[in-house]
Amino acid sequence: MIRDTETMNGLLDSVRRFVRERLAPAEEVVAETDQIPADIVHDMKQLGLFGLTIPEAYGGLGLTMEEEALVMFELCETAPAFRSLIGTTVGIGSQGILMDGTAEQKDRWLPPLARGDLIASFALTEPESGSDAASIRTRARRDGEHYVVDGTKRFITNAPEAGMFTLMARTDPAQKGASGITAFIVDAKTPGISLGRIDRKMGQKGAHTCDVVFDGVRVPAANVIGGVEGRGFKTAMKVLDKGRIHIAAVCVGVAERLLRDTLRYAMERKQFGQPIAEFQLVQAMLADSRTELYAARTMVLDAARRRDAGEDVSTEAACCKYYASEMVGRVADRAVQIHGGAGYVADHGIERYYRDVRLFRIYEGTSQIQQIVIARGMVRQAS
Ligand code: COS
Repeated sequence: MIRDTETMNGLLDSVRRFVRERLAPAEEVVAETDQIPADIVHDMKQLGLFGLTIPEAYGGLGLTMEEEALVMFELCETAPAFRSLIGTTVGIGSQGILMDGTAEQKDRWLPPLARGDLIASFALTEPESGSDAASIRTRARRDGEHYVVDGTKRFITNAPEAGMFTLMARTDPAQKGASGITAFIVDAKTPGISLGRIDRKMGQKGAHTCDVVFDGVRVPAANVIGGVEGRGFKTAMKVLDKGRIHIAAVCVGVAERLLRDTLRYAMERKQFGQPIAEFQLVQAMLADSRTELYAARTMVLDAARRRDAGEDVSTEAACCKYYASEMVGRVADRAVQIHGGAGYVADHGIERYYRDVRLFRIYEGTSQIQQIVIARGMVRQAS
């Protein structure tokens, strides 16, 4: 749903200009230094990017899912690390509070998140618990008006920058599965929290992940999201449903950029006396990428509109994440192929994108997990 076309077009224009004038020229610096320059972070705050999904009542822009997807299409026509910095705050790090938090929790935490003064991070994955999210071992033991948290979280995006974590921990050790899990808001400055070394990843330089170790961390009982134990797994799954549409939109944006650069290259690069874009075998690759990109864009917008209309889009969100993340992998692969040697060396940035997009098939649920979610949804609906 688009609430106001004129306002939306204004926002999309600003984001498009920001990407073209500020982000795209900084891609190489970010890749080389593994840091997003402070002045760019400042400008991202000014543009309101940290508050895209947080309701206006808390100082954000309160975008609908369709509006969010359209902004991601634009924002992601550049290195995905820029989106990653705001991604956990507008997405999986904050949405648990928004969906299931109490009024007090929303009042306290959402305004600084919307301003970008606080970065939110989502702490679910553990060394022994990845796809099997219900098997987490991080323990939160009640002690008076607090819980004492012990455990290790792994590959936590934006943990080095985070001011707060949406943490999933087991409050009921007798319940081995999903029902023993509770979601907490944890202030990142709480004593007992330490960070591991920043992971040396294949790509997405400038976006940081690391271990987060909780050692006797005392979290106020008032920080249980929604105030009720045992609901954390469902909160996490709902957050991930929305996050999967968001990531699919990110994949569309990145693929759009890759295809544009590739088309331009194919029209400029001459072999056998003519631009390679005139050769049918190159055209086939361009056409396959355009077709798949169009399909992914259409899927994302359809799922987003359905979610805005109040439908349960668990299955559709998984379809989008599955298809769009695989699609951008193929688009990146063809981009390297069409660029030939120029795609394999670092100068054109194509090999960087090729490495960057590999992550999309893994995080916020692997392609195989999306297949499981889709098939289970089909069986549930049929019975
Ligand atoms: N929304 C609301 N509730 C949901 C839900 C959703 N999308 N998905 C599951 N639930 C509920 C179920 O209804 C069930 O509730 P009841 O016990 O009341 O019936 C409960 O949660 C447990 O669900 P289920 O039995 O399906 O859980 P599984 O352990 O089988 O796990 C998968 C389901 C595999 C889908 C889940 O573990 C998953 O998504 N894993 C991937 C995790 C992931 O994306 N990690 C990335 C880290 S974040 S970057």
